[in-house]
Amino acid sequence: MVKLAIETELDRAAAFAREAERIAVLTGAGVSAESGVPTFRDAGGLWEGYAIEDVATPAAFARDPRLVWRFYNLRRDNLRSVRPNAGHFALAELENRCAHFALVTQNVDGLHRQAGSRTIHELHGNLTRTRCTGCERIEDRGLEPLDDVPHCTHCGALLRPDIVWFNEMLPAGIWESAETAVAECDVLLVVGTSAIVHPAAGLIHTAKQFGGRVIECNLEPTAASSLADVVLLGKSGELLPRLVNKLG
Ligand code: BV8
Ligand code: ZN
Repeated sequence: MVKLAIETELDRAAAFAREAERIAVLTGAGVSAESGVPTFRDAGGLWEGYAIEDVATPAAFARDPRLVWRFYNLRRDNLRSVRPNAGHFALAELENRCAHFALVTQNVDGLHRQAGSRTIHELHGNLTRTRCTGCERIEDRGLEPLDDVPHCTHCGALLRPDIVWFNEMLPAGIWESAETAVAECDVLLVVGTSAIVHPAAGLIHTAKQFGGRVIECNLEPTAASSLADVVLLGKSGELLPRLVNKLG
């Protein structure tokens, strides 16, 4: 029986993961696509309706907080009917089987934690949290409906989403610990990211620089594919469970 190429690639990926003492994972919007969360750059993606500079930069928020909040409140509302998919659960299972594990995500949907992942570095923030532009208070508001333009109940100042916008620094402590985990890993599993946004995408180079193996899981080749030791082409919701099952 001719082995499907994907089966061979899954075997190679499983061999690297089985040997690994330390595993790091980097995820992007693609890991949540099968949960019904729109990605950014695919057809029908979030950036189709909006321009990044109009809704995901500090200047955009200063210019039109109502438009920015409409973009984020829409995504918060969408999240209420969204659940983790088999890919999220497979990554939570992988963590259970690996002594040293870190999951670094660009996603702001909180689905990895819902699926049971524990060691999570959220590089770009989270849709459930607001941050006050006055007193800097950060509050977890879950997915409750917020005002069109919400204000702080403590100091009255304008609230913003606790999200890292373009041209903003990533949260210092979180970036450092993510970078360290990737530098120390034996295997970096890169799932569902176009590898366009920095510095997150730079973590793939970091893994290679420090001698780690890179396994990529994506629907299609990306900017990172040339760096990958194994490229698993297909849906993460299908391929990740098969990869984890091969670990025995
Ligand atoms: C910073 C919050 C320092 C918003 C986000 C030129 C070159 C290089 C860099 C730059 C440059 N010009 C500017 C920069 C820096 C800039 C940047 O990287 N720009 C890019 C666009 C070139 N970066 C920044 O500004 C960062 N900060 O640099 O600080 C600094 C400080 C001060 C002054 C100057 C500099 C901040 C970046 C953070 C921005 N915020 N998110 C929000 O979410 O609302 S980034 C945004 O893109 C999301 O977080 C998202 O996660 C991220 C990356 O996108 P992906 O997750 O990869 O999603 P995408 O849709 O692109 O791809 C989906 C993939 O999934 C596809 O490959 C698809 O094939 C695959 N897929 C789909 N379905 C499936 C699947 N795979 C598997 N299974 C499936 N079923
Ligand atoms: Zn305040």
